[in-house]
Amino acid sequence: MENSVRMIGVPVDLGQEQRGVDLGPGALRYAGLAARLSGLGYLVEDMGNLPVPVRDVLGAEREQRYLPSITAVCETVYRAGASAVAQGYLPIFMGGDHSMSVGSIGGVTDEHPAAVIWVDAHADFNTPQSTITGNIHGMALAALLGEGFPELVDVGRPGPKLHASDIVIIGLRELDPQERVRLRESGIMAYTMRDIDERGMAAVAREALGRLAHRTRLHVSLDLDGLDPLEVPGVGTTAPGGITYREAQLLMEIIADSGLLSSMDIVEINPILDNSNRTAKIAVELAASAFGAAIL
Ligand code: Z70
Ligand code: MN
Ligand code: MN
Ligand code: MN
Repeated sequence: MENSVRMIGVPVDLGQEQRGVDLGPGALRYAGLAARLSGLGYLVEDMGNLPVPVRDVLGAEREQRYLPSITAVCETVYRAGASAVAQGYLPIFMGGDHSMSVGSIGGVTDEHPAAVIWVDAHADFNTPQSTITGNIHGMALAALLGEGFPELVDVGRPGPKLHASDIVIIGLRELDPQERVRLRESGIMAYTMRDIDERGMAAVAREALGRLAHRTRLHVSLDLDGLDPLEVPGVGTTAPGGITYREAQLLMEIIADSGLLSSMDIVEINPILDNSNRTAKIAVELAASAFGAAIL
């Protein structure tokens, strides 16, 4: 693919309740993301952070779960993603919580379709009807398929941005009851922790790419809570029994081998909860592997 990477910071924390995910872009910068990718031979441009309203001044939106502001942020992310792709860059969206992926995945599919590997403990497949928490980060994938708040479904361009067959989820282990029914009925392929335990990450990763082979572009949406919280303490919503660092590395290396990686999200890092920026450092190593850093 292209040889130029554009880092796009999206310090949004409005899609969930914990404070601190808005600090993710800084944590990734301090962990050396730009230098790591330059070292691989990419031309790296950091466009800084997109404007995101601060929760503390949005009291009036609280009972709407910040839907107006999240929509506005996603519109901005969409345009940044669409421009980056149109200009020949590989965009890396640095979250922020997972609600921003409504904009990033919408934007990178503005002109050309893409497949998505959604690495997450969760499916983020709730609607306003099925949600228990009301948190919009738990609705992002549903919105991309055209379900839930119309404002989110229509970000950037009207209607769904992905087909169920364009998506695989890897690392799944926590679903809300109605979300589970919805996911099963959607036809989205999800590899749970049981699949990874039984079959191993190599088999899962290769089968996942095989299912996405009808697309020539691949977006990886990496929610760090897909990894085991013992390895990445700096995430807001921890679910035990996750992907190990080694399994995640292997997944990223197999993705790199496909030659299809065209864009990436790195979301849900919460530096306030972290231990010496460990989670962002791990995310940088995973991004480097996805972008082709091989050991030998
Ligand atoms: C739950 C909800 C979620 C991310 C947690 C959790 C959703 N299903 N998503 N962390 N990234 O609130 O809807
Ligand atoms: Mn998520
Ligand atoms: Mn267009
Ligand atoms: Mn998650």
